[in-house]
Amino acid sequence: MSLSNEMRSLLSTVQVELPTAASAQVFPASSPVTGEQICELPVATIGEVSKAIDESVAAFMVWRSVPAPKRGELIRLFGEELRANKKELGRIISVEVGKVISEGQGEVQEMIDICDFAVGLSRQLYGLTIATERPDHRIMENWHPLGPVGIITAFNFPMAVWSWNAVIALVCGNSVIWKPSEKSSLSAIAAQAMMERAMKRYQEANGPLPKGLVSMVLGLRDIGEALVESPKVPLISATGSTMMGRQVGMRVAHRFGRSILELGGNNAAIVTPSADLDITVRAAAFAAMGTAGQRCTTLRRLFVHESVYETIVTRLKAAYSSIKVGSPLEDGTLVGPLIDRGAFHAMQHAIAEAKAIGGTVTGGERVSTGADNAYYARPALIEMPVQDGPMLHETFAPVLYVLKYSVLDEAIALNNSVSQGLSSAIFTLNMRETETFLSVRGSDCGIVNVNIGPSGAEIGGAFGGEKETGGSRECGSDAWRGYMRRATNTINYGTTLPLAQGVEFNV
Ligand code: UN1
Repeated sequence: MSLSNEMRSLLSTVQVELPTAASAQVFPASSPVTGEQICELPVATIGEVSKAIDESVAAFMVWRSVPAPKRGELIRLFGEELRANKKELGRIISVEVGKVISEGQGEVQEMIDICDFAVGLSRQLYGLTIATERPDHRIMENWHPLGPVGIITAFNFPMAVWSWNAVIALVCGNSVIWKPSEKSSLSAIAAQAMMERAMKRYQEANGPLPKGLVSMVLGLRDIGEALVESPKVPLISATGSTMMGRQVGMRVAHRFGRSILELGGNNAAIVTPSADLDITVRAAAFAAMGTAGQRCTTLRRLFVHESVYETIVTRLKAAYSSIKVGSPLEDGTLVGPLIDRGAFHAMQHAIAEAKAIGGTVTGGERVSTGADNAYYARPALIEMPVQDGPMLHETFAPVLYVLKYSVLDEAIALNNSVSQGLSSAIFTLNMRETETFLSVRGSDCGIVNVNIGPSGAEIGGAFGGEKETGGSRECGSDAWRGYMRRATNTINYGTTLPLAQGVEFNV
């Protein structure tokens, strides 16, 4: 069966209809597995985007007054749809963006997990009560939703990144509008359809939901820009490159909107003399080669203590040369395709740059599968003499730079001396090294791990990074606050009017 037919049959199994490409402008949906085009999809017009925004504003006016635990009920039903269709949804991801089967399934599991979290959260949108300096007064905090939340997502987590933004935004009382990557619109259509089914079931039991509460606009960059520019969209959550985030962040700030930015990572791990080497090699292999190096949390830099350098590099090279690269739909494959030709060329460019400054490269070459438009590459491991050149940038491909160090402070400085600050890890059994890395003198990243790699975070923690990664947080912990506004309320239940700071003003 061709992938185009397989995708159509998967979509029909989960009862998802493709929008008809009747509009004047279309864009192709294709699969990196074979490079073949699956179908054409209609581009939303700017008029359709404005309509979606207006409907989203109207939907918010209704939804904000629905009690939060009731809003959680919608998310509970969405989670049920995901559970019931996990296998097919995971496979849709695998076909459309080339994730190996287990990772496609894992992405849907991540969506289910965030639904469970959001359902609980819908009963826990707490504010504080604060001691006041005045008698018979009370200060409290009240958290309110913001309005329509624009969600702009990348191809590499084509359903999950939207989910963890949308479900938290929705339980908080916001409406949402999604602009998915044009490279993964079919996954987006399927995920959106699961939400629509949950909304239908919700309405059967609870009465009508406002039209436009959860909407999606397909297309290219200008569609995302329309959301970014609209003063009716108070929060934009954008995931993608630092270059994209710089544009979005500045434009949203210009209109005093808020943004949640999840941008580039250039994640490192440090291997100390006491590291458990079996764990280290497995963790580094998954973090650097998993998802074909196309996670924002992918391990890109490895600093290895000189005493274990030869052992680690020898073992990693063995893993790199034995790992199965090929169709993500086949059993045993661990590394699927790069998303497209551009990604392959960026990888080759980074490798050439590394070589030019003295890097020694293992792997990195194209792996032929007979399909000209599919881009498979053997992951590259590059021993570097210094941290420079391509090592300072994020190349969204499986390239791991390895560097030798001799004292921990030097490795920590290397970890921190790039402009990105998403995730980091240390492999050690030494308590001082562990605590130093976790301390203020340690890693400057948003995620700092011990004896696990930098990728594959659970949804329970706050997810995000510092510096050019954008400084925002999504997912668990108290990241929900980013989707709400805080009102501070001071209430006087006494019979006099004492002023704060002892000010007298007697009229
Ligand atoms: C991303 O690559 O955009 O921590 C998100 C991880 C996943 C999320 C990655 N939970 O690797």
